[in-house]
Amino acid sequence: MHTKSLTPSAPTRGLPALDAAWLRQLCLAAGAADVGFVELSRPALAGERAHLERAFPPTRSLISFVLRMNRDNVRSPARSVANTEFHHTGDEVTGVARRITAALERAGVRALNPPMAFPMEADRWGEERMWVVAHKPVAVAAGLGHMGIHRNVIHPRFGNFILLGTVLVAAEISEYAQALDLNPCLECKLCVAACPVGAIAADGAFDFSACYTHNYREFMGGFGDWVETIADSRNGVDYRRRVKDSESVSIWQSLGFGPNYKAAYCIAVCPAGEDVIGPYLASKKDFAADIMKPLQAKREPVYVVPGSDAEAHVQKRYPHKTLRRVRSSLRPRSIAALLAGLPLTFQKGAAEKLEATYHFRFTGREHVEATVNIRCGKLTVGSGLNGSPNIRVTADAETWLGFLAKEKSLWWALLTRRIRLQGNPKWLLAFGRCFPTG
Ligand code: B12
Ligand code: SF4
Repeated sequence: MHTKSLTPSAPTRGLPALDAAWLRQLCLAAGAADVGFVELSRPALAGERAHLERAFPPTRSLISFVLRMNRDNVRSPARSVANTEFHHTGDEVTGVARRITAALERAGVRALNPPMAFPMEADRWGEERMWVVAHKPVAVAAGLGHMGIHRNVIHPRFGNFILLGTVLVAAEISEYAQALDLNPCLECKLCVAACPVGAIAADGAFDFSACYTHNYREFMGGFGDWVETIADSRNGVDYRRRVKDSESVSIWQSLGFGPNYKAAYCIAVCPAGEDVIGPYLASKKDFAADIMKPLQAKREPVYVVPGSDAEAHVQKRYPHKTLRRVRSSLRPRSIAALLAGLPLTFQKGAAEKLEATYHFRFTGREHVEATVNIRCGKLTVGSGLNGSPNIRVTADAETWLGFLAKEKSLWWALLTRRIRLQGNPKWLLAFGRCFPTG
């Protein structure tokens, strides 16, 4: 890593704000490929503000920076190659953020650098988001790029072959950047075609649970699924019937050397960005053949929840890939997390032509009333009880969450009146099909 010596004292003593040119130079010297500054009060960051103040109350400004990844490594169908690139660049992001923070501290300015992505605040799992800062909206506000159809930030020059970092600073900065006018995304939809689980829709909708189940298999909840498979196995031979030897090796390597992303093909195929676009403009056909086809043709396991849209997608588009059906590990542990998570796990395809309104009244640990509408393959969640429902569900919060986690029987809950239904139960069954858990 190239590091020039960092200026030891901030040229701001007695001045109201850190000098932007000085700070920019400091960040580039620390190893950032590009950098931008945003004030915490920016309306575009309203959703981040409480999270950032919780992490570091004196925050006034944010330094957003990017590091480049080597493109052909990310594009390689060999997962070991692509993952080494992701992990090493990720570690460098942490290194750069630490150097910036250290330089600021030595210059008398308080600052804090949250992780690039991992480790996360695991005690919040199932209840609220686990990451301290969402780097993407900060990078967009700092003028470093825009999110493309695939929801990754595309830098106007480096394309989406970047990882992002943020440093929280307890000082104003003399000049802040603005979001770029133009989004570098070409809307070519190569990312839509390349994703093995169909997580990216042409209109930019993102099937979070599809990506999370496959791509993040070794990062979060997939580990719990593997442990439960061991617990459910009668003996070693039964375990081997459920888990292939190659999968045991993969999990062991992920524990030993860091988890491996299963895809990231959306990033691999994206031609946007000044430095990246040349070969795509020269021949779209050759670009697709060189970069996308090998990823599509790769024979590999693809992890899906039974009954999910991803399962149908793999069967239709990628019959040569090996379908591996696994339990969903997204188990909400609070009603707030359940309601916030519904749009993330809703399966539009599985919903088919369902048109229904559901009223939920939760009692006990959490008192919440909510209306869920499913219309034309779209789901909305509103607070309070609105409209006329097809079915009303009144449930003790703890019991309902236990039922969803398959820890409590619905029949027991109905008999003990911890869950009460008003309306035809067929509506509840139809609702369940929209949120398959395996
Ligand atoms: C959660 C997360 C994920 C989730 C959700 C992705 C997403 N679209 O946000 C999953 C597991 C699917 C994921 C996958 C990947 N990620 Co990721 N991820 C993050 C993380 C930790 C937070 C993302 C975030 O803030 N989103 C907020 C808003 C702006 O994004 P959004 O798309 O509008 O909203 C989604 C999320 O909020 C999510 N969500 C909302 N509520 C909740 C609650 C829970 C509990 C969870 C788990 C998720 C969740 O669902 C929304 C819809 O998809 C960041 C690191 C960080 N600390 O910022 C990296 C980050 C976004 N990931 C990154 C990368 C590289 C990837 C992958 C390519 C991984 C890989 N190597 O294979 C894929 C790409 C998938 C895709 N096309 O988006 C990079 C993106 C770099 C870039 N150029 O933009 C980041 C910024 C890490 C970094 N420091 O560089 N990731
Ligand atoms: S692959 Fe094409 S559509 Fe997808 S984000 Fe990149 S430029 Fe946009």
